[in-house]
Amino acid sequence: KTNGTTCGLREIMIGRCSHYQYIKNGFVQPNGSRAKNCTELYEAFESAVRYKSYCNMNMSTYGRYFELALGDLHVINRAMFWSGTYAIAHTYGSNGRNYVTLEDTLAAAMVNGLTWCGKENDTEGFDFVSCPYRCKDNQWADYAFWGLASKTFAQLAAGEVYVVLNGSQANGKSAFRNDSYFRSFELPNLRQNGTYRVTKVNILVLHSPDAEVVERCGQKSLLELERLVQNKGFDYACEDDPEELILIMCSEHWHARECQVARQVLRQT
Ligand code: NGD
Repeated sequence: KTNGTTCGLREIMIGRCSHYQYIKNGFVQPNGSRAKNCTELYEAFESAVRYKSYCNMNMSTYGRYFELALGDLHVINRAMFWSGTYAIAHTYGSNGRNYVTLEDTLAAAMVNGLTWCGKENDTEGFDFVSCPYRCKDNQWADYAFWGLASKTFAQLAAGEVYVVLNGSQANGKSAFRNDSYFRSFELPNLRQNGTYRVTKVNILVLHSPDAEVVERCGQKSLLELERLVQNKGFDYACEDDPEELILIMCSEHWHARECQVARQVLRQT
């Protein structure tokens, strides 16, 4: 179990939606698309979950919400996926100015980081005490929201896409995990044909300063990823520790041994 539904869910979602549309600049909805009715969007979300029990959800539960929120979006260029690298991928992506992540889209921005679950036979219709983390009898319940979000986002990506992976995962986890959302819902849904197909998958592998290097490009799970990408007909590139990412990482691990070089170079001017 996790925390219960975030207090103020409705106000937060409607507020984030207005902020997204009228203030935020970064990745914006396509030219010519009209501003959305934030209350209507919230209500589409709410009607999928309120008074419902968690384990009855599946990957179509939030269908109408995604349709309303993203239905007028036909293509996303410079899409960025991440797995085990949330913070650095988002710093680098820079709110969609550099790269566009799922969380830069309206549908995900409205609920990113929040918790929610419905409760049957309850006046509020939400469980504010605790939400299930897993549904034992129906794994699709766990993927109802973020599974569909990931799938929908991947289907919109076009041209070259970028994936930030963690080559220093602890506890035997791999960079390209068997059970990651990236592997289960994003990679399989990249478009292989048509004008807006994906042409190339660029993998960026990060190694945390002062942590063990578990995998590099061309090794273990990354080798498997390379085969999968090529079998789907996409070009493949993989780079270990690209410089611009090392600099972002070192700004937070300034004293790590691996960041000495960056320190010296930056002080030489
Ligand atoms: O079993 C789980 C679970 N496993 C991971 N996570 C889980 N949450 C549960 N409730 N139950 C959470 O998923 C974890 O805390 C992370 O916040 C998030 C992603 O896990 P990670 O880092 O291992 O990477 P994944 O490949 O599984 O998923 C990231 C990709 C990325 O390209 C996004 O476009 O999938 C999309 N995404 C998936 C899930 C959640 C985004 C989010 C999000 N913004 O919260």
